[in-house]
Formats: sequence, C-alpha cells, structure tokens
Amino acid sequence: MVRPWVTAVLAVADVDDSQEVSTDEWERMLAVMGMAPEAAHARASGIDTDNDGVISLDEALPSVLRFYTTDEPLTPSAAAR
Ligand SMILES: [Ca+2]
Repeated sequence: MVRPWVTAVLAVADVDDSQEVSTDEWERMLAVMGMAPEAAHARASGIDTDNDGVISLDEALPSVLRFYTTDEPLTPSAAAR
C-alpha cells in the first residue's frame, strides 16, 4: 500500500529522469521541503545504507514512513519556527 506512494516520491525526486535517485537528488528534495542543508545532507547520506550513491525504494521506505508517521520535526530549528 505504501510502496507505490514511495515510488511516486522517488519519481518526483528524480529530477534528471535517470530512473534512479542519487543522494544529491534526495538531499535537494529534503532541502525544498524545508530541511536545513547540513541536515538534508546527513539524512540523505544516512538513507543510502549500501553507500552506492543511489537511494533505492527499500532504502527510502523506512525513512519516508518515519517522516509521515511521527511528529519528528525536519530539524530542531523547524520546530522553533
Ligand atoms: Ca543505495
């Protein structure tokens, strides 16, 4: 149920339409969503668990689920706004 939706998120993040999402593309998407650049970089790198520079569906799933199912703020500063 969630996989097609995460697939759609990945498609949006794939700005160069290469059919895969680089950590740079994921980082850019997080920044557009309001995450601080350093935090976006750290989060994108952390999601790429096999360190191949590409965010796979299986790598993105837990992160996207956590983002939308907790009250965890994007960044500490975002919570203060
Ligand atoms: Ca990867």
